[in-house]
Amino acid sequence: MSDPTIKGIEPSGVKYDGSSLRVAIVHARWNKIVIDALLSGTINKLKEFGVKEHNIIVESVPGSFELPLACSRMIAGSHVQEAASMPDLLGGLSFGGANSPPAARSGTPAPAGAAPPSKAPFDAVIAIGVLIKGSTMHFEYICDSVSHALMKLQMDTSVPVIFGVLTVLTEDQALERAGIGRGVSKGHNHGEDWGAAAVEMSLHARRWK
Ligand code: DLZ
Repeated sequence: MSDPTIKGIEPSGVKYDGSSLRVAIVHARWNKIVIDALLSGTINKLKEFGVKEHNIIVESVPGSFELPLACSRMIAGSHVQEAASMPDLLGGLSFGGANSPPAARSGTPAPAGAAPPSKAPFDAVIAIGVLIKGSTMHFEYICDSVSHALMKLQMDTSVPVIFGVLTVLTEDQALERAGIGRGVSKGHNHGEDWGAAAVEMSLHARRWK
């Protein structure tokens, strides 16, 4: 008998063209192995939909609690100023894991002769974090505040904010949701869904203006 599960997203059937979109990704650095896989999945899917590499801007923050403020500043456009004023400090950051596809790290100095950083607003921001429940109430407070803050941000700005925050009870659950599970089935990389959601919602948001 086939797998009886009904969970998961149904593809819309529409072929979305992301080639004109500019997308920011902000990721936390807690639980890095899982974050790297999710980041790769997200970027690969954005590119699959035609989003150009130089229009995918990646920023990192320490933990998930920092995601809402960082996303808010990305929407406000402050990363452009930061990139211009702190190239040496931020240029030292490495991108993702060994398997991560290249994308523009905000603050990475542009090669000589390259066009200056775009000031165009972002069509969407993807917030990526991995919260794994511990033995205190920390998890509950961060999950609650971050999810509410990200929702408020998109409602206040009308810019789609994609909720790429895993809130899981165990490490195995996190690994499976990043497509790197330890079992026979590796699970599914939810980053791919977040990349697809960013493209779809960006195009919807343009139409619904
Ligand atoms: C402190 C903390 C803990 C216990 N767990 C996580 C986690 O599982 N995932 C995550 O992204 N961040 C965690 N943090 C860090 C907080 O999000 C935050 O960075 C710090 O409390 C500093 O504000």
